[in-house]
Amino acid sequence: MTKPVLLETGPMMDLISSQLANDFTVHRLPAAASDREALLGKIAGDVVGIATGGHTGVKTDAALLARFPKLRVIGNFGVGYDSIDVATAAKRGIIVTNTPDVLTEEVADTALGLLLNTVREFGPAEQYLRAGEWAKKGDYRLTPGSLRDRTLGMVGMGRIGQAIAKRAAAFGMPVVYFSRSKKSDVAFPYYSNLIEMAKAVDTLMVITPGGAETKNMINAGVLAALGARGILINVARGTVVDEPALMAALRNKTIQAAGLDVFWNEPTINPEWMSVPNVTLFPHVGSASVYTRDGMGQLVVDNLVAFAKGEAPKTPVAETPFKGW
Ligand code: 8YV
Repeated sequence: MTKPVLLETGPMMDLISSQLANDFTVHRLPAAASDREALLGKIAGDVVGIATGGHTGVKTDAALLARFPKLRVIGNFGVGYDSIDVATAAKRGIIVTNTPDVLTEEVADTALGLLLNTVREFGPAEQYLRAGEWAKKGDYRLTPGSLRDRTLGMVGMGRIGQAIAKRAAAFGMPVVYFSRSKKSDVAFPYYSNLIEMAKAVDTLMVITPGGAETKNMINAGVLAALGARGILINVARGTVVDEPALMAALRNKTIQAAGLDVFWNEPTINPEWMSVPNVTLFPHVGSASVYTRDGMGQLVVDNLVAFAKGEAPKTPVAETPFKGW
């Protein structure tokens, strides 16, 4: 029997490709546009599965989806699936899967690490030591920031948001949150208005899904409301923050500092970031440990192989609930 045809939209972990090859005929979309067209011309009509996400840089948008009349399942490497047109997938009965839960604790760890690095300047402090300045010039400066006198406003309170909030509370920080609706199982105080919450706190932690609904949600108005002691941390998607507004707020000291793990146009981020002093920059490492990425990769495989075996996928996204293949 011939195996069903699956397309990887870019380089995938070995763990993923090698296992998928047991149940699918796997093709990988080449980087060069002309090579892509040549491959798609040959296989697009037969593709039933797509493995995507990670940093392949390919958007599984309406135009790409239109190329695959027999497509049934998309396995996304990552919990966020803002690069996939789920509305079109849902209309066509294509199941989209993602990788929730397996990365929750790792991303929450990273969020606290980024917050601490930003507030206590551990990056610059280490650079100071490595540059030999400690013996020459004396102690690194006392940091203007501390977690000891801060209140954390969570922007988003999903699974990862709750894991971050739990950690921040264990660090002794009062925590409040803003999200689309109040969560019945979350005890932290709720704000239905982001500006009101920004006024009430001095530290914002952004962990809300990307996409059209949250684009530029953290804008000049929110940053002004956060105020001069304000610290903004973003571990969600670059698009949630109005980057020019944030750069201006950092340069003008409208807020004190920011910590970013995500950016517009990753990995080719705006080079202006390199000259903004009061910002900590991470290259999207939220889930980036071998342990956690292996867990994510295995879940991508399990979801796609479920289609090949006629079984239920483990983690379909809410917009494309599984009702049978
Ligand atoms: C990864 C992520 O960086 O899960 C997500 O949505 O943003 C991160 O875990 C990405 O998915 C894979 O590179």
